[in-house]
Amino acid sequence: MSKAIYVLNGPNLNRLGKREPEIYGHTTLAEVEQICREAAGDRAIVFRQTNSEEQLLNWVHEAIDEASAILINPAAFTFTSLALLDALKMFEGPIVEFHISNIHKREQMYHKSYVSLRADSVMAGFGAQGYALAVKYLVTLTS
Ligand code: CA2
Repeated sequence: MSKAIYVLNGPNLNRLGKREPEIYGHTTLAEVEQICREAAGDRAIVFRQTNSEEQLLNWVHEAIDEASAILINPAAFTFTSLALLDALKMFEGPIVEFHISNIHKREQMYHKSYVSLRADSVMAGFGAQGYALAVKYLVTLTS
């Protein structure tokens, strides 16, 4: 049996659907989890969100043993965390870096992603429904 797909979400994404809907839409994080589970079908999904960098690193470490693929929306840690990049480099399976909004349409500080130095694929600007596309891609890739 294939291992789970880890869907990891970084800081502030617990507020999804409650602030700045013009950028991030109206979908809540609970609805994003449902979108991911439906897209995965029978495949196991581990879906998590944290505001803590340490916690996110620990989940990436857990994924090294437990996951076949990682879909990660690192939020602001995308642009700041060499520690997250180092942890992701230890993971041997496919990694999709995911952003709800198009980070390249934003201010310059949102243009340089450390995570992209390891990610196999990057998605940005597909909205919350984009999670379904990314999960389906990873299910196909790892089945
Ligand atoms: O578009 C994305 O998914 C982002 O990764 C979201 C991050 C942002 O720092 C990235 O540049 C792009 C987090 C945005 C702040 O969190 C919010 C969550 C809900 C509503 C408003 C803001």
